Amino acid sequence: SRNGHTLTWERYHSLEDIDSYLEYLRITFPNFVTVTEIGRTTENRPIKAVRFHQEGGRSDKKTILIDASIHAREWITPATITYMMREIVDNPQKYDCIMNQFDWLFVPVLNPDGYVYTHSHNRMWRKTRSQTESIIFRQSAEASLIADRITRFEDDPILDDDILAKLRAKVASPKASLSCTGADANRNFDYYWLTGGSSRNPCSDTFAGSKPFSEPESRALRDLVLDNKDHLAMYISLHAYSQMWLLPWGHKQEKPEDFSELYSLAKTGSNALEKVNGVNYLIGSIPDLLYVASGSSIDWVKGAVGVKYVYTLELRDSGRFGFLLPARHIVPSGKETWMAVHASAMELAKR
Ligand code: ING
Ligand code: ZN
Repeated sequence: SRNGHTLTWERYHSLEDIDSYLEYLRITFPNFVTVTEIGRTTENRPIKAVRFHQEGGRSDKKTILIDASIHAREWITPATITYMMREIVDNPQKYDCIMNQFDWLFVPVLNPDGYVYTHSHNRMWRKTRSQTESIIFRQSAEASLIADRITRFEDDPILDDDILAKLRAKVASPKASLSCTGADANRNFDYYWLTGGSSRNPCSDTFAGSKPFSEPESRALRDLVLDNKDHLAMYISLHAYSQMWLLPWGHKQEKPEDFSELYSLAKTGSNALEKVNGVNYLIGSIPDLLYVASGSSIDWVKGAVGVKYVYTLELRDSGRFGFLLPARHIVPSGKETWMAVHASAMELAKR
């Protein structure tokens, strides 16, 4: 395009188009935007982080970290995060105050392998694209045992025909090894890993990985967080869908002792969000609003690293379209989410 990039906010875009926007930002705002590679995926794609920092700013400036697309099919999250980035560079005077208070660090596509796969093969793909041999099936010598497991796994809505076909082949020939693709990067962090709401089964959509930080994607976020450990003021992980502002913990019912402080900041954010388009977000802990889920990025960033303010935003919608949210929602989602994050950052600056 005229701007030297191919990204719009009128439809959902390929990884290539998103990358072209990062390259445009890097070239156009060399003194304000820095793009760095924070890791490489299983399929050898770079994972990129984009830092917005004022000219001549200190290198230990308080930083707000936001990531998107840890789950491949949640397409509204990269669309929303790139909208926020555009809003900042298009209105430098308007956001002078908040840029003065914080550096901003964005990871627009934490799981690029998965994101590409949702464009090329399976729109509903959630996980990374690593391979794990299934221990469950390797251990089962008896075909009848495996057959029994198939019957049980058939109730699992996550198992698609492909996996079931592999399992049936395994019954026919028990020596054949079975492997499944992908781990849930948001169950792969090393804090109460595999202690609930995640799976040991490599074929499951919430497979926790073969060990903590088995995935290059979770390692990339880990290393980025550790590099910024001493000045991280807030971490927000974008997901979809449900319209919720989720607070820790994920791995257990109990709430952290500073829950009320986290809650009031979330309330400031969700009030600002609602003002934009009238969309209402529920605020609460992960188990209270959804389910127990261990090994998530926000639990690790708070529990293991000690960052006080960590949140997951479940963006639009509340279930009518779900992951298949029409593209006309991109701009309104971008506007309201940015106003929410902006308001909570302004409040955080006062604390
Ligand atoms: N939801 C999140 C998930 O990973 C979540 C909810 C957030 C769980 C933070 C644990 C910690 O299941 C989606 N939509 O993926
Ligand atoms: Zn998600």
